[in-house]
Amino acid sequence: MSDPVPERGELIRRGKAKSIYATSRPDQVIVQFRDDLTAFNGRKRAEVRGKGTLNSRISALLFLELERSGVPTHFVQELGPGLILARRAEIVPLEIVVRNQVAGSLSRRLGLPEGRPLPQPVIEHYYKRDDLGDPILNRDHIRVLGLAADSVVDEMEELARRANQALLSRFARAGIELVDLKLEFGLVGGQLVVADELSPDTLRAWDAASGERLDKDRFRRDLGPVLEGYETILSRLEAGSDAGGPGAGGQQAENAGGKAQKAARDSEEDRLPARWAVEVRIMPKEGMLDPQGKAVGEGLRAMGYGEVEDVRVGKSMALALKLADPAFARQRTEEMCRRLLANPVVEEFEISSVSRMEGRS
Ligand code: AIR
Ligand code: ASP
Repeated sequence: MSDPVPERGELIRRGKAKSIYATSRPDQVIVQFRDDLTAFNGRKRAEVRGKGTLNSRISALLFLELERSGVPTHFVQELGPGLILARRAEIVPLEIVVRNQVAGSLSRRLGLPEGRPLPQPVIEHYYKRDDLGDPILNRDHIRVLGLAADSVVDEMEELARRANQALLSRFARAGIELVDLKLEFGLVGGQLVVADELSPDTLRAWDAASGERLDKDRFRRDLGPVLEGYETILSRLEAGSDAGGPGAGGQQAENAGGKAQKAARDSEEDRLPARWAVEVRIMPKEGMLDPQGKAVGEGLRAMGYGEVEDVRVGKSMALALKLADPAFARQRTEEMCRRLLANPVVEEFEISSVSRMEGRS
């Protein structure tokens, strides 16, 4: 079924922590995660043996998590320690940061304490330009620089929100708070996909119980051994749910006996996209002119149902959504209502039920 693994070709680009190689297939590249660690735009450097392998495993696991939640990525498969095969993408020169709690540059910019939860995820855009120190950009800057069309930025933001939701819950199951993350996107034949990497080099992960920082801030701020933080993240993510894949997770579940196996299977079930039946009721707002309702009311009274004081005619819709969890199905439906299904000026909506449908296809 699966295609043979293409051979490694010439070096296309050597970044600060990864090298990209061409392959014998024009549509795929090999990403090598190196042990180099840099911070402050390359001014602080180190080599941490084993970091590349850890980051490539963590990235692979998190890319798969996104794919399962319906967020497309460039990931194809793991090839070996520190190596992944990816779809060749044209990288959009923007970095999208999603924040769930205050940390790092947001804390400095707004004078808020690190660790303060944000009432909603905050999205920021940065210009991917090392020579300028990756400056923050707003939508007008992006437009005047011609970096990406408005609709592309909209879609990137939408995918970034969904990616954040999916990863938040994956980390939560591992007892880790996902404080913020940076995403890069690429275009593959016109389709936006999450590219680059998803690792402790590019996200902030704090131990949920102790608040201990497990990510690259250890290196940036000399907070402790870097590799141990990254190892903790990987082993907890694997234990926190993993089943699929050739990694240690499946093996662990097997060794731990029947009960653990079942638990691993169950949590895997939870994560796979299921189908959700969502019922939405959309009604004219109270006091709004409702000509249909008025006509029906008059008709009923004319037939002798004099008790009818008022009729409002709305509509109901039944959606079938393929998504990982019901809370997300509800959230997405609300969004669809606001954007298309209901007219917010004259109508109100209510999601009457979200229930699991049989079968997964
Ligand atoms: N990030 C931004 N540029 C490079 C990286 N890795 C990531 C950081 C952090 C988030 O984006 O690792 O997870 C926000 O970074 P900052 O410094 O803006 O607070
Ligand atoms: N600017 C990024 C960071 O500090 C990466 C780097 O500078 O090398 O995390």
